[in-house]
Amino acid sequence: MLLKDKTVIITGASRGIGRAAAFECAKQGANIVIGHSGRPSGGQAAQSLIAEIKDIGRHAIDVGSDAANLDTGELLVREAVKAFGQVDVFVNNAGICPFHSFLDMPRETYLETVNTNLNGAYFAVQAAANQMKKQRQGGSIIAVSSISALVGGEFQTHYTPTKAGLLSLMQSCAVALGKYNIRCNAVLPGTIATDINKEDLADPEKLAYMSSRTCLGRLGEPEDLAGPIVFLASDMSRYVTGASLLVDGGLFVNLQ
Ligand code: NAD
Ligand code: RM4
Repeated sequence: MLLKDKTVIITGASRGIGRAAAFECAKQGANIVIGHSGRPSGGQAAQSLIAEIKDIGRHAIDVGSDAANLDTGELLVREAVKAFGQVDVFVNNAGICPFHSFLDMPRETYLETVNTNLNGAYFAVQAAANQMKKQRQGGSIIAVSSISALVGGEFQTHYTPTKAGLLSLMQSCAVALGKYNIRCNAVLPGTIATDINKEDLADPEKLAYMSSRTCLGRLGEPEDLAGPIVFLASDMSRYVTGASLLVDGGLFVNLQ
């Protein structure tokens, strides 16, 4: 019970990494605010997660709202406080990666990616931090950045800067918020099999290549991120702030 009675907000929690993290946080005793896109499919998926969380004796609510909307963070915080009285942990996880070549990148694709992954996140982190400051009990903010914050991708020129931006945001926020005992850290997943890369990894050659690049010989699963996120959320990491944790099966270090 590493997160007993804590309130955890996770954006993009209806599927993939966010969902796995939400369920593990609930298993560790937390009540969960599930952020999702607000589209019907997100709402339906959130309902099934709420049911799973109820089955293990915890509580969850869902809030449907576009992560690219600069007001979404305030909405999530407001709903969390209404339902559970406080916010202890904020996990900024929602993100998109519409793979596209650089030379003909449509402006709309670029802007949608930056708005969803970084611009909305900035103000969501701000909203969570203001609530935590008001509570005077500290808190933990975690950004789901990426190995792509550190290395490039031919079809990810719009995406990798957002992930580097999130990593940098956590570093600066660690400096800005340390005086309130609000810790800010980033997890950097490698390649995790989820909907975000389903199409990209549908090519069996690319799938085999990406798996073989890891030291552990396999792609990640969403559940592989759950433990690291719980660790950073909990008091087990009480002296960890401004850090980034690669969760990539050894992909980054594997040059030859
Ligand atoms: P996913 O597609 O399964 O999940 C993405 C989540 O973000 C979904 O719940 C989706 O509804 C939500 N989302 C997308 N657009 C949104 C919007 N406009 N408003 C609200 N929610 C929105 O993929 P995932 O792999 O679980 O991705 C989660 C995070 O992990 C992303 O930020 C992604 O960049 C990051 N990440 C993933 C990988 C990987 O290999 N899968 C690697 C590194 C980082
Ligand atoms: C990650 C990393 C993965 C890719 C996903 C979409 O940050 O680049 O390889 O599959 O994004």
